[in-house]
Amino acid sequence: MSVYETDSWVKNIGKKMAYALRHDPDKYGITLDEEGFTDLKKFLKAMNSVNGYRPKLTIEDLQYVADHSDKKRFEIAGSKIRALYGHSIPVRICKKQATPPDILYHGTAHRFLKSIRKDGLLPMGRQYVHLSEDQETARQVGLRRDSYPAILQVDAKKANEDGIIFYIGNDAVWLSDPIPPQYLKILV
Ligand code: HQG
Repeated sequence: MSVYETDSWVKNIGKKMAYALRHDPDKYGITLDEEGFTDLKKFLKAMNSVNGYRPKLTIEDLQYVADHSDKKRFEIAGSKIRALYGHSIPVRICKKQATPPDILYHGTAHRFLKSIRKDGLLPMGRQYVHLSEDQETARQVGLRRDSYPAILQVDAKKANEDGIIFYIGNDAVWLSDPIPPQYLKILV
């Protein structure tokens, strides 16, 4: 472990990695395959050249960030790396479909509720709707936008039975297609 591997170092590098792998691979001169993977060595080179890190980042640094971020955002598999969720690029990343738990949660801001009541949960800037397995995680997600977040309970079982598709993000994050309002209950 290098002296650079502090919490704030992990956070800062993780932000750049997420930006490149979720939102703007073009800026980094990398291409994502249909599952969001890109070549790890090319990604490392791009991270160093675009962000000018000194000393230069190493593969081990990227692995360290992937392993020590507060959430499991990245996956390194052999010679490839990807972001597991959160993408906003125009070409939709293919995620694995799965049967969700009966209930999922979504944390958001109260100011969005009027629109969510009308239109349901939409992916907005991202490719999928993001859902949490427990209320506390949903609260943390909602806290990014509201100091007293709204928590929505999603009847994932019924939605899935009715044909709405759910996908695996990581162990804690579920992804889905839009969720119409009849499957949502506002808890707080
Ligand atoms: C809201 C973070 C109005 C939605 C988190 C949310 C997550 C609507 C916002 C991941 C709406 C989109 C994703 C509608 C949904 N009208 N607003 N009909 N439908 N919204 O950031 O779920 O730290 O794109 O409620 O932890 O907040 O980056 O989605 O407030 O897992 O790894 O539109 O990002 O992970 O916001 O967060 P976002 P999200 P990381």
